[in-house]
Amino acid sequence: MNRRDFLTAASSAALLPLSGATWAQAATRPLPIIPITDVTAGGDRRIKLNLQAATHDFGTGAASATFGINHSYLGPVVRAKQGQTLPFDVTNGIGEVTTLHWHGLHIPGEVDGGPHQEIKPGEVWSPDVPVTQRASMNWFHSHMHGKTARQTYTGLAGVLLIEDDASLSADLPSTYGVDDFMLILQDKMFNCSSQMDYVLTGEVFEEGFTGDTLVVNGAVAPVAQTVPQGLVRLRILNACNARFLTLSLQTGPMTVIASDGGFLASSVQTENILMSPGERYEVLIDTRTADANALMVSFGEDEGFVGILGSMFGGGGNAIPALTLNRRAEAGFTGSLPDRLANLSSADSTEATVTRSFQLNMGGSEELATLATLWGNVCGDGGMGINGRPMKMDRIDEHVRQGDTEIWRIASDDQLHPFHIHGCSFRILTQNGAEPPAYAQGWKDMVHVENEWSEVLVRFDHPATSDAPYMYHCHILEHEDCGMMGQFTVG
Ligand SMILES: [Cu+2]
Repeated sequence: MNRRDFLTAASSAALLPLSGATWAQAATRPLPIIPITDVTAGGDRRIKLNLQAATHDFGTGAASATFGINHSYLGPVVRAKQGQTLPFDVTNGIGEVTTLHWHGLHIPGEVDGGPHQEIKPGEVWSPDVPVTQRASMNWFHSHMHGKTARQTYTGLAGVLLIEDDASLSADLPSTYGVDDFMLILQDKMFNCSSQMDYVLTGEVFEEGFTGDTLVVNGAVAPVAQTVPQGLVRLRILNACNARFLTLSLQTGPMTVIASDGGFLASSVQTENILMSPGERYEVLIDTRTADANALMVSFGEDEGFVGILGSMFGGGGNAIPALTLNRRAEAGFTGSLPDRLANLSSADSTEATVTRSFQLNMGGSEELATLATLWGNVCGDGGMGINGRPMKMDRIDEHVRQGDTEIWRIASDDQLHPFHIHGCSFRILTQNGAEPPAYAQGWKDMVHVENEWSEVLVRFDHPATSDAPYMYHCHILEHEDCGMMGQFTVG
């Protein structure tokens, strides 16, 4: 029996999840289809997002204390169209102060939902959010400084899908819940009562919080979905606090059609995708070539799963099925895999007039740790910062001129970090000193940063004042809370 056959057998024999807990499932559960709030038809009704405290069963048989947005866990998929202004009413019913940030949106700082736009318990935040950018899969999550990691982990996250004329007329699968699916991937820790757990220690701050159980749309993996014959589209968000995920298919290569900020120039075939927290990719799977296929996920580049499968395969980088696709007889989207997708010229670094450099700093310095805590960051023993300074709410670190094209260079003292910039999409020039993989050469708002320089080409088209600045930060949420974040204005 080869590894893949074993994994298939293992999933159908319900050996997963892998942490040896007591909630082993009798059968693979269905993929939860996240409800859509579709506002593409327009109208002037306000879009209500109710942040609430709730309980949710991830499939462990126990109710976990969660946050949800209109739901018991996570939020709806809000589907809108380029050119609309979205009138949100965000009601804070979670009993503690929070914010809601629109990750990936090109919008002014004053409606960005960053750490300065606090929503107190019981209050309603009503931003009118103008959607000017191209079709893209974005998301929203808590950005309450010092609480972002816990609040997002507990469930304050959802998807904001933007369509445009090109995406609506594209020859691609687009029947939601039939051949077009939204997948929110997260890792969770469950305690001995089978309830979701979040415990911070100094070590957790350093690595970021990681769980041992993969969850898809709020259900313990693997989940399964029956799909028609033809192309199936998966829109995938890595909403883990700290885990990089490696995605692959059980059978055949993946066809990637879009990244964080929209369609790639042409589709890209790849054996796997290394996906950081905060990143989004869209992939196509042709179900005509196999009776069943599965989206496989492994945790990070060098970490394996624990438990039965881990010990079976030596524990290193073992993929498990996240979503099994079972093909049914009837035909669905019968078109072929696309080639060209968007008019996207190659990134031209000669357009840049300004270059800025950012060094991500981890621990090791008592001064950094003292400052981090003094300046209101929530940290373990070590401090974190950027260019030697932890985040400070009343300090603006950079001033950018609106409309300028810039090169931002980012490097890290040691470990791999996912770097995010608000208010823009950018193109990656180099990632860790090398050309980025083909699937990461389109519009992005996340870049991987390790020991070599990563460089992005970026232009900011919307204003952000010192009262409502944009953020740039590590998207390992515990690092962000600990001060690996800075603020900038655009004007
Ligand atoms: Cu980091």
